[in-house]
Amino acid sequence: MKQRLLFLGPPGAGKGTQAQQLAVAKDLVHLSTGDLLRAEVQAGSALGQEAEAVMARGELVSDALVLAIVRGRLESHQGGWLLDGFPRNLAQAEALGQLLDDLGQQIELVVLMELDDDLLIQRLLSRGRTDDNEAVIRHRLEVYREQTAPLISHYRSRGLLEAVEAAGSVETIADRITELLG
Ligand code: B4P
Repeated sequence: MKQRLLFLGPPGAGKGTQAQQLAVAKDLVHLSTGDLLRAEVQAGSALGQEAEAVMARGELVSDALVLAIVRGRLESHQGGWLLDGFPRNLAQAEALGQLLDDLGQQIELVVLMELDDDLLIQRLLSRGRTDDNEAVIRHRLEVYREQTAPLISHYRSRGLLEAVEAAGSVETIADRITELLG
């Protein structure tokens, strides 16, 4: 079974929802940069204070900050993992490639979760997190298109990417993803 996984997709596609369940079912470490950043904000750390305003605007937090978090988690881990919400731009993808080379590990599958904007916006508005108002959501979708969507061809050209339709029930989508793990 493939056990070094990356979840990619627009905000609200359900990456966190699926990643959480799959990590428990397959005993993988779930590394959500969004959750880790929110935990830093909650703790009021220097890092959290730097991230808070950026996240509230729907922008991406600095690469250096996110990379420091991911490096710390992956360095101390040997088994399978699931990266959710990272990388979010080409610079992060390249830094991740370098980090994994250093660690002698490699990505086995990139799951792209695809969903229409109308459904994304509906889901995020009903989630109701502080960064989930309509203006910020629309801005996050633009940031996704400009900075994160180029990762689709980056990973597709390496033969790692599989797309999943992210409409339907949580269970249906989970079945679609599980089929790809082999
Ligand atoms: P994230 O925390 O990564 O969250 P997300 O992309 O908004 O949502 P996700 O796709 O995980 O959707 P979810 O499961 O919650 O990012 C937040 C912010 O953190 C970013 O804007 C950025 O500022 C910062 N950040 C994170 N990573 C970064 C990085 N690497 N670099 C720089 N900055 C970074 O699902 C959404 C809603 O839909 C939920 O309410 C859920 O219950 C519902 N839902 C899920 N599946 C459903 C289904 N099948 N049917 C109906 N509803 C469903």
